[in-house]
Amino acid sequence: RIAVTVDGRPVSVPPGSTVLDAVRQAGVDVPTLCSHPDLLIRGSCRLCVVSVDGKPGLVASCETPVHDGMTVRTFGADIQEARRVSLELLLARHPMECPICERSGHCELQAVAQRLGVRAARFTPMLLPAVADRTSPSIVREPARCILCRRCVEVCMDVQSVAALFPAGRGYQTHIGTFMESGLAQVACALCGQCLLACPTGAIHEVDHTERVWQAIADPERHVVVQTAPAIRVSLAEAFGAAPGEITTGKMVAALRRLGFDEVFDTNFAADLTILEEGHEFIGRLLSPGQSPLPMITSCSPGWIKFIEHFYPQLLGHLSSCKSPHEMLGALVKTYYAEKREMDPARLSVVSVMPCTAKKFEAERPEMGRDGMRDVDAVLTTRELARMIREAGIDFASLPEEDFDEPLGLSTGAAALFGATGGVMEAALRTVYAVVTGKEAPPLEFAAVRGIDGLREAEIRINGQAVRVAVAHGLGNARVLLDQIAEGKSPYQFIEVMACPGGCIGGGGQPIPSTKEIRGRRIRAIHAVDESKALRRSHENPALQQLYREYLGEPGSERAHHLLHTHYTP
Ligand code: HC1
Repeated sequence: RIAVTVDGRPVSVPPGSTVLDAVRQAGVDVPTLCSHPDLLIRGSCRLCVVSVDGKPGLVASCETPVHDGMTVRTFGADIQEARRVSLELLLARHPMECPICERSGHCELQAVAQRLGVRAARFTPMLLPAVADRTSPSIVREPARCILCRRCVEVCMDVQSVAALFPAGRGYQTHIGTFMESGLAQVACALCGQCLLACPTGAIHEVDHTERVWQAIADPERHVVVQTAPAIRVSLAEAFGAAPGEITTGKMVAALRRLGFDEVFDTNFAADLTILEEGHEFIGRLLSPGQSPLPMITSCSPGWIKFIEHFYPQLLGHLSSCKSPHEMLGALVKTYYAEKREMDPARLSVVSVMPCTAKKFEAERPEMGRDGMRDVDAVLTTRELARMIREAGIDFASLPEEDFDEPLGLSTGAAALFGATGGVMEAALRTVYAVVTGKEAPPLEFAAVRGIDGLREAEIRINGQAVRVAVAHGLGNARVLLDQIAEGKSPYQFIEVMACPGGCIGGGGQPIPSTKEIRGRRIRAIHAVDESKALRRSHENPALQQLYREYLGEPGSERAHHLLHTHYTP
């Protein structure tokens, strides 16, 4: 280990550490705007400057390697002034719109300005004449608010392998650009929102659907149904100060009722439904090879769908034909539920609360809906729902626990798993194994598909036949599996892909921060939800069995195909 002295205190750090690592090891919190626990980006903001070995001049601690015997000074008038100048230069090109900014109160730039005691901007404002990009249905970019930290560039390029964003221009004109300076809607962007999670300011945020939801709730003619994704119940409380991984399903339902939604349903019900439809489809593909290509790949993550459409359109036939669960639930609300309640579907609004920015795009896709009617009318991110709860003055922590409404609110533990990487695969294996073998006590937990490695694989023996499966989360990891398929070398029959690291619990609509450590806690909570359920296999869901009896017939029936399946074409 390397011995370093920080402000007179000895610490030891592993070889390869930076001065910033050593400083943190010494318990000193130097300010920084470009450093991020999951990313490698270094040296952009210059706020973490320190003095090293008593030399004149300051260095950025995040990009300076330690050496044995190094002495570091982290504070003093020279360091204080250097940090303030760097910050004030950033503020000189940053619009002072804090009261109306989405990130106000959670903005790292705002927090650092407060911390460094900067009360006035010393330098003449030189705002970039940048126009907000509102072309995409999911994400808004406001380049004027950008502080050029480059975190978005790293996550887009290195983690997601999308490279929709990159540094462009020089000097004062430097900015984060897109291909030919086009809008996000015109470039190959997956709309996963990982850039948004990485952004320290409000330069990237979601397209706001709260206003259209308030209007629907306020309209006495409309019957507004809300549904919540598996990941919301393990992350919403973070927006109200709770520790990551707290499960607040009942409070979430209570909050939605108090906001004025007429019916509170659970996307998890439709996750169970997806397992029956997708499991049936998979068994069909296994038994009749040649009709539809193997491996079959899951299709519930809309950022992933957009990625394959942009980069591997020739492989679209590998996608399951299942719509994603919240679209399935939307389709059922406007048909099955409307008929049951003898309601005109045109009076119904379906709102999905999702951890995902790409779901806003998905809801507007022409494939989702029929007869001029959308399956889903608005998509709120977890953060938007938290904003609505705050605006309504609801004290989230003191809410009672309430249950989802019937019949589309009942779900099994398998459905809960959808929120975490590997979960769709595990849920599918539970049902496929049970259906194919007919065994009374089929295995429940398939540990081989759990975990956090970006790529995982397993071989499951079902009735003597080996089924090889793989799981990828994060689009860079998905690319590895797609390249194998494109080269004709994929050994798998079934693949789960989720666009976001960690799966949906790491979606671009989740509370910020959303680091690897926080994602781990949310995943553990997802598994706890599964374990808490009396029923843990999708096909055991009695409300689902009733739906098939009363309305859909069998998995894969004509009506099921009409409402619950789709096709993506190049
Ligand atoms: Fe997901 Fe899904 S699990 S896509 O990851 O299949 O967003 O949470 O809602 O629809 O069920 C997201 C989560 C979510 C759908 C389900």
